[in-house]
Amino acid sequence: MHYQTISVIGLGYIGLPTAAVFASRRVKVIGVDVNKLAVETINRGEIHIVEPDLDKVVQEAVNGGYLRASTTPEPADAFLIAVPTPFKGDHEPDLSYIESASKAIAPVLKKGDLVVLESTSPVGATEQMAAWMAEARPDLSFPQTDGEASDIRIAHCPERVLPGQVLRELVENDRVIGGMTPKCSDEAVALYKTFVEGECVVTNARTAEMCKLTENSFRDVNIAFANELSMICDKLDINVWELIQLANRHPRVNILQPDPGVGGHCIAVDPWFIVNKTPEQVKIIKCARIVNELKPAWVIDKVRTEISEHLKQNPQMKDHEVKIACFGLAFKANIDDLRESPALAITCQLAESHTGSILAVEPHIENLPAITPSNLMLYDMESAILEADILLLLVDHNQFRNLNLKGKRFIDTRGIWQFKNIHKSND
Ligand code: SAJ
Repeated sequence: MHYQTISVIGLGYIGLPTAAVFASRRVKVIGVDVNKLAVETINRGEIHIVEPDLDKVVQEAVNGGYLRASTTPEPADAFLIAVPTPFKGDHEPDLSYIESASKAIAPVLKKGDLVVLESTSPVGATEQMAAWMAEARPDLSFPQTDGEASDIRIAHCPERVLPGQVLRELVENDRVIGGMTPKCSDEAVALYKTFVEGECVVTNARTAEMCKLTENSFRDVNIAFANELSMICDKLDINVWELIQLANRHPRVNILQPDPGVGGHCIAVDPWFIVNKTPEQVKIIKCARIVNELKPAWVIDKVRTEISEHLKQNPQMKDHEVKIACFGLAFKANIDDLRESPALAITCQLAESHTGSILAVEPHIENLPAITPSNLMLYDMESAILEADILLLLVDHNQFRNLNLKGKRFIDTRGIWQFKNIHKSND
């Protein structure tokens, strides 16, 4: 490969594993991040994010001299930009991190360099990134003006890895590579083939951008369908988990699972990039987002109803004496990531609105986040089952399966308690 040195800009959940995997193939990698603490941590061979096995890969890469982190960009042959693309205001994409990254690397670019945008981006972001770099470096030519003859090659190659399985998926997943010209695509394919065992499928930059947004919107729409079903079934006194399992026995039906609200920083964000670009055309994608966003409030309402029922049956009890245990705070099962977690949001909102204690059970963490209401306490599972009047299952962690909940009042938003009870008449 003719790329001797690669620079990865943004050393977060995508950038750091990508940098480490390149380095594990004995390519010299310079990781760049504005977070000084992250840079220092990585240079010690340690990591500042949670991802299984990443610590070992980073440690080996740093100790072997293949990975080094810095707060300022340095010359390299290929640059990968993996910075956040959140939204702002009325769900408008915020490209300011891409803008800063492209302006930061512009001074060190040289003829023959490749720049790949990995961040999930709205359609047109790769062209915009190229325009920012061209503005900063009028002495170099770029594909938008010089096509195949350009000094700098530019492509979009969206990351598609699942948090928790990043190291395996980085290597095994197919990659969609959208170059601004065919030559840009070819160069990017050569770069990714350093470690990608999946297929590198070539298209243009706009299609690659839309492809990533489509994947996450597909998931969002399908989860919204499951969430809507869960609310319909609740009204009709049907067990939604059983219903979905039965419907999925049809050879062409594959419904996803309802949840208390879609979490993470991807599936709940990316559909808005499509909505924002084509507001006149979107119907289903926007509606799905709204259905999923309303689900946490629906769960909180269910808890309120359950509190009233409990008080009716125990007239001697006062509202502030009712203890609620929330099972799970992470944004999905079997991880410790609390960022953008509907489970955490629901638990905190309950703690704010309920006068009694909220017992949070999250076996994957040792301390609650700093800003949580004072009536919210981290509890172990057994004590919570024993002490709480109402149990609320929010995350389907393995630890929460097969519990003895005999005689307990509970709300199950994931179907691991409720479904079991239907088939076990002796419970
Ligand atoms: N969820 C459900 N029901 C389901 C499946 C998931 O409610 O049947 C919920 C989860 O509980 C969670 C949320 O969806 O709250 C998202 O979880 P996830 O595991 O489906 O996905 P993420 O956000 O961890 O990662 C997604 C992945 N995209 C797709 O599967 C299409 C991943 O491949 C992307 O790389 C990642 O977004 C990203 O970075 O965009």
